[in-house]
Amino acid sequence: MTVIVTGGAGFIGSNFIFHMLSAHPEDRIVCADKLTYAGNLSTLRPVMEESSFRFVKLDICDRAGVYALFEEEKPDAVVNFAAESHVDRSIEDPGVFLRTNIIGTGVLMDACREFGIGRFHQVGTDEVYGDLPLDRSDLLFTEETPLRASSPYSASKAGADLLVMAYHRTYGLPVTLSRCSNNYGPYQFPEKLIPLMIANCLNDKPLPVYGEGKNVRDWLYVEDHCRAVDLVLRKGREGECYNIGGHNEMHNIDIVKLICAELGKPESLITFVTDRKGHDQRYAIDPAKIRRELGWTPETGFQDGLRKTIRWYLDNRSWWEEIISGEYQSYYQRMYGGR
Ligand code: NAD
Ligand code: TDX
Repeated sequence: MTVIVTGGAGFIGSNFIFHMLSAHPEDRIVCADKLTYAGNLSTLRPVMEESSFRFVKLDICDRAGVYALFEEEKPDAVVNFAAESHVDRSIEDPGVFLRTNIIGTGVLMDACREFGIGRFHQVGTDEVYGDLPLDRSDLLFTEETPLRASSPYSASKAGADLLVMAYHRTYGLPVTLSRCSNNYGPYQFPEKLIPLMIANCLNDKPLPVYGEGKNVRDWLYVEDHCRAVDLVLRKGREGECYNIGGHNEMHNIDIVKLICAELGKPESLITFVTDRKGHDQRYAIDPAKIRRELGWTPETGFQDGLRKTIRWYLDNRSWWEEIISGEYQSYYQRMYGGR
Protein backbone atom coordinates (compact mmCIF):
# COMPACT_ATOMS: atom_id res chain seq x y z
CA MET A 1 0.00 0.00 0.00
CA THR A 2 0.95 3.67 -0.30
CA VAL A 3 1.10 5.43 3.07
CA ILE A 4 1.39 9.18 3.49
CA VAL A 5 3.27 9.92 6.70
CA THR A 6 2.95 13.56 7.75
CA GLY A 7 5.53 15.11 10.05
CA GLY A 8 8.03 12.41 9.05
CA ALA A 9 11.03 14.73 9.35
CA GLY A 10 10.39 15.08 13.09
CA PHE A 11 11.31 12.80 15.97
CA ILE A 12 8.66 10.07 16.03
CA GLY A 13 7.66 10.39 12.37
CA SER A 14 11.22 9.72 11.16
CA ASN A 15 11.58 6.71 13.46
CA PHE A 16 8.22 5.49 12.12
CA ILE A 17 9.41 5.82 8.52
CA PHE A 18 12.56 3.79 9.31
CA HIS A 19 10.39 1.15 10.97
CA MET A 20 7.93 0.97 8.05
CA LEU A 21 10.61 0.77 5.36
CA SER A 22 12.31 -2.12 7.11
CA ALA A 23 9.19 -3.97 8.39
CA HIS A 24 7.11 -3.55 5.19
CA PRO A 25 9.45 -3.21 2.19
CA GLU A 26 6.47 -3.81 -0.13
CA ASP A 27 4.84 -0.53 0.93
CA ARG A 28 5.47 2.91 -0.55
CA ILE A 29 6.04 5.66 2.01
CA VAL A 30 5.43 9.30 1.12
CA CYS A 31 6.60 11.73 3.78
CA ALA A 32 4.87 15.13 3.79
CA ASP A 33 6.50 17.65 6.10
CA LYS A 34 6.58 21.44 6.26
CA LEU A 35 10.11 21.38 7.74
CA THR A 36 9.42 23.73 10.63
CA TYR A 37 12.17 24.35 13.20
CA ALA A 38 11.43 20.79 14.44
CA GLY A 39 11.73 19.10 11.05
CA ASN A 40 15.14 18.04 9.88
CA LEU A 41 15.69 16.69 6.39
CA SER A 42 19.14 15.37 7.31
CA THR A 43 17.39 12.84 9.57
CA LEU A 44 15.85 11.23 6.47
CA ARG A 45 19.10 11.19 4.49
CA PRO A 46 19.63 7.40 4.91
CA VAL A 47 16.33 6.63 3.12
CA MET A 48 16.13 9.54 0.66
CA GLU A 49 17.35 7.48 -2.30
CA GLU A 50 15.16 4.43 -1.64
CA SER A 51 12.75 3.75 -4.50
CA SER A 52 9.86 3.05 -2.11
CA PHE A 53 10.31 6.43 -0.38
CA ARG A 54 9.42 9.96 -1.43
CA PHE A 55 9.77 13.25 0.48
CA VAL A 56 7.46 16.19 -0.22
CA LYS A 57 7.80 19.56 1.51
CA LEU A 58 4.22 20.41 2.37
CA ASP A 59 2.20 22.28 4.99
CA ILE A 60 -0.78 20.14 6.04
CA CYS A 61 -2.84 23.35 6.25
CA ASP A 62 -2.23 24.01 2.52
CA ARG A 63 -5.46 22.55 1.14
CA ALA A 64 -4.54 22.85 -2.54
CA GLY A 65 -1.13 21.29 -1.93
CA VAL A 66 -2.58 18.44 0.13
CA TYR A 67 -5.28 17.70 -2.45
CA ALA A 68 -2.68 17.72 -5.26
CA LEU A 69 -0.56 15.20 -3.34
CA PHE A 70 -3.56 12.91 -2.78
CA GLU A 71 -4.51 13.18 -6.47
CA GLU A 72 -0.99 12.18 -7.46
CA GLU A 73 -0.28 9.46 -4.89
CA LYS A 74 -3.77 8.00 -4.30
CA PRO A 75 -2.76 6.88 -0.79
CA ASP A 76 -4.28 3.84 0.87
CA ALA A 77 -3.57 5.23 4.32
CA VAL A 78 -2.46 8.41 6.08
CA VAL A 79 -0.64 8.52 9.41
CA ASN A 80 -0.66 12.02 10.86
CA PHE A 81 2.36 12.84 13.01
CA ALA A 82 2.56 16.47 11.84
CA ALA A 83 2.09 18.80 14.78
CA GLU A 84 3.53 21.55 16.86
CA SER A 85 4.62 19.38 19.77
CA HIS A 86 6.34 21.38 22.51
CA VAL A 87 4.29 22.46 25.54
CA ASP A 88 6.58 25.39 26.47
CA ARG A 89 6.33 26.86 22.97
CA SER A 90 2.53 26.56 23.12
CA ILE A 91 2.50 28.59 26.33
CA GLU A 92 4.55 31.28 24.57
CA ASP A 93 2.51 31.35 21.33
CA PRO A 94 -0.60 29.16 21.01
CA GLY A 95 -1.75 30.29 17.54
CA VAL A 96 0.38 28.03 15.38
CA PHE A 97 -0.65 25.04 17.54
CA LEU A 98 -4.32 25.65 16.76
CA ARG A 99 -3.53 26.06 13.07
CA THR A 100 -1.39 22.98 12.50
CA ASN A 101 -2.82 20.62 15.10
CA ILE A 102 -6.52 21.29 14.50
CA ILE A 103 -6.96 22.96 11.08
CA GLY A 104 -4.22 20.83 9.51
CA THR A 105 -5.81 17.61 10.76
CA GLY A 106 -9.14 18.77 9.32
CA VAL A 107 -7.58 19.51 5.91
CA LEU A 108 -5.98 16.05 5.79
CA MET A 109 -9.28 14.36 6.63
CA ASP A 110 -11.14 16.44 4.03
CA ALA A 111 -8.65 15.18 1.44
CA CYS A 112 -9.29 11.63 2.66
CA ARG A 113 -13.02 12.14 2.13
CA GLU A 114 -12.51 13.73 -1.28
CA PHE A 115 -10.16 11.08 -2.67
CA GLY A 116 -11.12 8.04 -0.59
CA ILE A 117 -8.90 6.31 1.95
CA GLY A 118 -8.52 2.91 3.59
CA ARG A 119 -7.43 4.35 6.92
CA PHE A 120 -6.66 7.72 8.50
CA HIS A 121 -4.59 7.28 11.67
CA GLN A 122 -4.20 10.17 14.08
CA VAL A 123 -1.18 10.16 16.39
CA GLY A 124 -2.39 11.56 19.69
CA THR A 125 -1.00 12.10 23.16
CA ASP A 126 -1.87 11.15 26.73
CA GLU A 127 -1.69 14.86 27.62
CA VAL A 128 -5.29 15.28 26.41
CA TYR A 129 -6.41 13.52 29.62
CA GLY A 130 -4.91 16.29 31.79
CA ASP A 131 -2.95 15.06 34.79
CA LEU A 132 -3.23 12.62 37.69
CA PRO A 133 -2.38 13.33 41.33
CA LEU A 134 1.12 12.37 42.48
CA ASP A 135 -0.23 10.46 45.50
CA ARG A 136 -2.69 8.18 43.66
CA SER A 137 -0.57 5.55 41.94
CA ASP A 138 -3.74 3.45 41.56
CA LEU A 139 -5.12 5.89 38.94
CA LEU A 140 -4.21 5.46 35.25
CA PHE A 141 -5.48 7.01 32.00
CA THR A 142 -7.81 4.66 30.11
CA GLU A 143 -9.43 5.37 26.74
CA GLU A 144 -12.58 6.32 28.72
CA THR A 145 -10.85 8.97 30.87
CA PRO A 146 -12.51 12.34 30.09
CA LEU A 147 -10.47 14.91 28.12
CA ARG A 148 -9.16 17.64 30.43
CA ALA A 149 -6.26 19.32 28.65
CA SER A 150 -4.05 21.75 30.59
CA SER A 151 -1.87 23.52 28.01
CA PRO A 152 -2.61 25.14 24.65
CA TYR A 153 -0.65 22.23 23.13
CA SER A 154 -2.73 19.52 24.76
CA ALA A 155 -5.97 21.44 24.14
CA SER A 156 -5.12 21.64 20.43
CA LYS A 157 -4.38 17.90 20.36
CA ALA A 158 -7.67 17.22 22.17
CA GLY A 159 -9.45 19.36 19.55
CA ALA A 160 -7.87 17.27 16.80
CA ASP A 161 -8.91 14.02 18.52
CA LEU A 162 -12.51 15.21 18.77
CA LEU A 163 -12.49 16.22 15.10
CA VAL A 164 -11.14 12.80 14.08
CA MET A 165 -13.91 10.99 15.96
CA ALA A 166 -16.51 13.43 14.59
CA TYR A 167 -15.38 12.70 11.00
CA HIS A 168 -15.83 9.01 11.71
CA ARG A 169 -19.32 9.41 13.10
CA THR A 170 -20.54 12.05 10.64
CA TYR A 171 -18.91 10.97 7.38
CA GLY A 172 -17.97 7.36 8.17
CA LEU A 173 -14.28 8.16 7.62
CA PRO A 174 -12.27 5.02 8.51
CA VAL A 175 -10.19 6.48 11.32
CA THR A 176 -8.14 5.19 14.22
CA LEU A 177 -6.57 7.20 17.02
CA SER A 178 -3.73 6.36 19.39
CA ARG A 179 -2.65 8.25 22.49
CA CYS A 180 0.89 7.65 23.63
CA SER A 181 2.87 8.61 26.71
CA ASN A 182 6.23 10.49 26.60
CA ASN A 183 8.63 9.13 23.98
CA TYR A 184 12.42 9.19 24.03
CA GLY A 185 15.09 7.91 21.66
CA PRO A 186 17.21 8.95 18.65
CA TYR A 187 16.42 12.14 16.69
CA GLN A 188 14.42 13.87 19.44
CA PHE A 189 14.71 17.64 19.23
CA PRO A 190 16.87 18.92 22.12
CA GLU A 191 14.11 21.15 23.51
CA LYS A 192 12.51 18.08 25.16
CA LEU A 193 13.61 16.90 28.62
CA ILE A 194 15.87 13.93 27.86
CA PRO A 195 17.84 15.24 24.84
CA LEU A 196 18.08 18.71 26.41
CA MET A 197 19.62 17.25 29.56
CA ILE A 198 22.00 15.03 27.55
CA ALA A 199 23.16 17.96 25.39
CA ASN A 200 23.60 20.28 28.39
CA CYS A 201 25.48 17.58 30.34
CA LEU A 202 27.84 17.04 27.42
CA ASN A 203 28.44 20.80 27.25
CA ASP A 204 28.80 21.10 31.06
CA LYS A 205 25.87 23.54 31.13
CA PRO A 206 23.30 23.87 33.96
CA LEU A 207 20.46 21.30 33.88
CA PRO A 208 17.23 23.31 34.28
CA VAL A 209 14.71 21.23 36.25
CA TYR A 210 11.26 22.85 36.51
CA GLY A 211 9.88 23.32 40.02
CA GLU A 212 11.16 20.60 42.35
CA GLY A 213 11.48 17.94 39.66
CA LYS A 214 8.75 15.83 41.31
CA ASN A 215 6.48 15.69 38.25
CA VAL A 216 6.03 12.22 36.82
CA ARG A 217 6.07 11.19 33.16
CA ASP A 218 5.48 7.70 31.75
CA TRP A 219 8.34 6.98 29.31
CA LEU A 220 8.29 4.77 26.22
CA TYR A 221 11.14 4.06 23.80
CA VAL A 222 10.23 5.53 20.41
CA GLU A 223 10.54 2.23 18.49
CA ASP A 224 7.92 0.66 20.75
CA HIS A 225 5.56 3.52 19.90
CA CYS A 226 6.25 3.08 16.18
CA ARG A 227 5.45 -0.65 16.32
CA ALA A 228 2.22 0.14 18.15
CA VAL A 229 1.10 2.71 15.55
CA ASP A 230 1.89 0.24 12.76
CA LEU A 231 -0.23 -2.42 14.51
CA VAL A 232 -3.17 -0.07 15.04
CA LEU A 233 -2.93 1.02 11.39
CA ARG A 234 -3.14 -2.57 10.13
CA LYS A 235 -5.23 -4.34 12.77
CA GLY A 236 -6.94 -1.68 14.89
CA ARG A 237 -10.71 -1.40 14.74
CA GLU A 238 -12.14 1.59 12.86
CA GLY A 239 -13.41 4.41 15.03
CA GLU A 240 -11.41 3.18 18.05
CA CYS A 241 -8.84 4.87 20.27
CA TYR A 242 -5.85 2.93 21.68
CA ASN A 243 -3.69 4.11 24.58
CA ILE A 244 0.03 3.30 24.22
CA GLY A 245 2.41 3.14 27.17
CA GLY A 246 4.74 0.81 29.02
CA HIS A 247 4.03 1.38 32.75
CA ASN A 248 7.28 3.26 33.19
CA GLU A 249 6.64 6.21 35.47
CA MET A 250 9.61 8.33 36.53
CA HIS A 251 10.08 11.58 38.45
CA ASN A 252 11.86 14.16 36.26
CA ILE A 253 14.62 14.64 38.81
CA ASP A 254 15.44 10.92 38.81
CA ILE A 255 15.83 10.94 35.03
CA VAL A 256 18.17 13.91 35.17
CA LYS A 257 20.25 12.21 37.89
CA LEU A 258 20.41 9.02 35.80
CA ILE A 259 21.68 11.00 32.80
CA CYS A 260 24.35 12.64 34.99
CA ALA A 261 25.42 9.22 36.27
CA GLU A 262 25.55 7.65 32.79
CA LEU A 263 27.65 10.54 31.48
CA GLY A 264 29.85 10.78 34.58
CA LYS A 265 28.78 14.40 35.22
CA PRO A 266 28.23 15.94 38.69
CA GLU A 267 24.68 16.41 39.99
CA SER A 268 25.77 19.93 40.95
CA LEU A 269 24.91 20.85 37.34
CA ILE A 270 21.22 20.47 38.30
CA THR A 271 19.53 23.87 38.67
CA PHE A 272 15.95 24.19 39.87
CA VAL A 273 14.18 26.86 37.82
CA THR A 274 10.74 28.51 37.85
CA ASP A 275 8.03 25.95 37.20
CA ARG A 276 6.18 25.62 33.88
CA LYS A 277 2.78 27.39 33.93
CA GLY A 278 -0.04 24.88 34.48
CA HIS A 279 2.54 22.10 34.82
CA ASP A 280 0.85 18.67 34.71
CA GLN A 281 1.72 16.61 37.77
CA ARG A 282 1.64 13.03 36.56
CA TYR A 283 0.89 11.05 33.41
CA ALA A 284 0.30 7.30 33.50
CA ILE A 285 -1.14 5.21 30.69
CA ASP A 286 -3.18 2.03 31.04
CA PRO A 287 -2.24 0.11 27.86
CA ALA A 288 -4.52 -2.87 28.60
CA LYS A 289 -6.69 -2.39 25.48
CA ILE A 290 -3.88 -2.46 22.90
CA ARG A 291 -2.29 -5.41 24.69
CA ARG A 292 -5.57 -7.34 24.81
CA GLU A 293 -6.85 -6.54 21.31
CA LEU A 294 -3.64 -6.31 19.28
CA GLY A 295 -1.11 -8.19 21.42
CA TRP A 296 1.26 -5.20 21.67
CA THR A 297 3.80 -5.02 24.47
CA PRO A 298 6.87 -2.79 24.81
CA GLU A 299 10.23 -4.43 24.07
CA THR A 300 12.75 -1.90 25.41
CA GLY A 301 13.15 -1.34 29.14
CA PHE A 302 13.99 2.14 30.41
CA GLN A 303 17.60 1.53 31.51
CA ASP A 304 18.41 -0.08 28.18
CA GLY A 305 16.50 2.53 26.16
CA LEU A 306 18.13 5.44 27.99
CA ARG A 307 21.59 3.94 27.44
CA LYS A 308 20.88 3.45 23.72
CA THR A 309 19.59 7.03 23.51
CA ILE A 310 22.63 8.50 25.26
CA ARG A 311 24.90 6.41 22.99
CA TRP A 312 23.06 7.80 19.96
CA TYR A 313 23.54 11.42 21.08
CA LEU A 314 27.22 10.70 21.72
CA ASP A 315 27.65 9.12 18.29
CA ASN A 316 25.63 11.78 16.43
CA ARG A 317 26.91 15.01 17.93
CA SER A 318 26.83 16.84 14.60
CA TRP A 319 23.06 16.19 14.29
CA TRP A 320 22.19 18.04 17.51
CA GLU A 321 25.11 20.46 17.58
CA GLU A 322 23.92 21.86 14.26
CA ILE A 323 20.46 22.34 15.78
CA ILE A 324 21.60 24.03 18.97
CA SER A 325 23.88 26.40 17.07
CA GLY A 326 20.99 27.98 15.12
CA GLU A 327 17.59 29.49 16.02
CA TYR A 328 17.64 27.29 19.13
CA GLN A 329 20.00 29.79 20.79
CA SER A 330 17.39 32.54 20.86
CA TYR A 331 14.70 30.03 21.91
CA TYR A 332 16.93 28.89 24.79
CA GLN A 333 17.58 32.45 25.87
CA ARG A 334 13.85 33.30 25.77
CA MET A 335 12.87 30.13 27.64
CA TYR A 336 15.62 29.79 30.23
CA GLY A 337 17.39 33.17 30.44
CA GLY A 338 16.60 34.67 33.85
CA ARG A 339 14.23 31.83 34.75
P1 NAD B 1 8.31 16.88 16.42
O1 NAD B 1 8.06 18.27 16.86
O2 NAD B 1 9.65 16.27 16.62
O3 NAD B 1 7.99 16.75 14.85
C1 NAD B 1 6.88 17.35 14.26
C2 NAD B 1 7.08 17.33 12.75
O4 NAD B 1 5.90 17.88 12.14
C3 NAD B 1 8.26 18.15 12.27
O5 NAD B 1 9.00 17.43 11.29
C4 NAD B 1 7.61 19.37 11.64
O6 NAD B 1 8.37 19.94 10.57
C5 NAD B 1 6.29 18.80 11.14
N1 NAD B 1 5.24 19.82 11.01
C6 NAD B 1 4.90 20.78 11.91
N2 NAD B 1 3.92 21.54 11.41
C7 NAD B 1 3.62 21.05 10.19
C8 NAD B 1 2.69 21.41 9.19
N3 NAD B 1 1.85 22.46 9.33
N4 NAD B 1 2.65 20.69 8.04
C9 NAD B 1 3.49 19.64 7.86
N5 NAD B 1 4.40 19.26 8.75
C10 NAD B 1 4.47 19.96 9.92
O7 NAD B 1 7.17 16.01 17.12
P2 NAD B 1 7.20 14.51 17.66
O8 NAD B 1 7.69 14.52 19.05
O9 NAD B 1 7.84 13.64 16.65
O10 NAD B 1 5.64 14.20 17.72
C11 NAD B 1 4.96 13.66 16.59
C12 NAD B 1 3.50 13.46 16.94
O11 NAD B 1 3.39 12.59 18.05
C13 NAD B 1 2.79 14.75 17.35
O12 NAD B 1 1.49 14.71 16.83
C14 NAD B 1 2.75 14.69 18.87
O13 NAD B 1 1.64 15.39 19.36
C15 NAD B 1 2.62 13.21 19.09
N6 NAD B 1 3.14 12.70 20.38
C16 NAD B 1 4.42 12.99 20.76
C17 NAD B 1 4.92 12.46 21.94
C18 NAD B 1 6.34 12.75 22.40
O14 NAD B 1 6.71 12.35 23.50
N7 NAD B 1 7.17 13.39 21.60
C19 NAD B 1 4.12 11.64 22.74
C20 NAD B 1 2.81 11.35 22.30
C21 NAD B 1 2.34 11.88 21.12
O1 TDX C 1 14.06 21.95 30.57
C1 TDX C 1 13.14 21.22 31.01
N1 TDX C 1 13.05 20.97 32.34
C2 TDX C 1 12.07 20.22 32.90
O2 TDX C 1 12.02 20.03 34.13
C3 TDX C 1 12.17 20.60 30.14
C4 TDX C 1 12.23 20.84 28.64
C5 TDX C 1 11.19 19.84 30.70
N2 TDX C 1 11.11 19.66 32.05
C6 TDX C 1 10.02 18.82 32.61
C7 TDX C 1 8.63 19.22 32.18
C8 TDX C 1 7.90 17.89 32.15
O3 TDX C 1 7.40 17.59 33.44
O4 TDX C 1 10.21 17.50 32.11
C9 TDX C 1 8.97 16.88 31.80
C10 TDX C 1 8.97 16.49 30.32
O5 TDX C 1 8.93 17.69 29.58
P1 TDX C 1 8.88 17.68 27.97
O6 TDX C 1 10.02 16.90 27.46
O7 TDX C 1 8.71 19.10 27.52
O8 TDX C 1 7.58 16.80 27.69
P2 TDX C 1 6.04 16.96 28.13
O9 TDX C 1 5.71 18.34 28.48
O10 TDX C 1 5.77 15.89 29.15
O11 TDX C 1 5.33 16.60 26.73
C11 TDX C 1 5.83 15.53 25.93
O12 TDX C 1 5.08 14.36 26.07
C12 TDX C 1 3.83 14.30 25.46
C13 TDX C 1 5.93 15.90 24.45
O13 TDX C 1 6.65 17.10 24.31
C14 TDX C 1 4.59 16.00 23.82
O14 TDX C 1 4.70 16.26 22.43
C15 TDX C 1 3.85 14.73 24.02
O15 TDX C 1 2.55 14.85 23.55
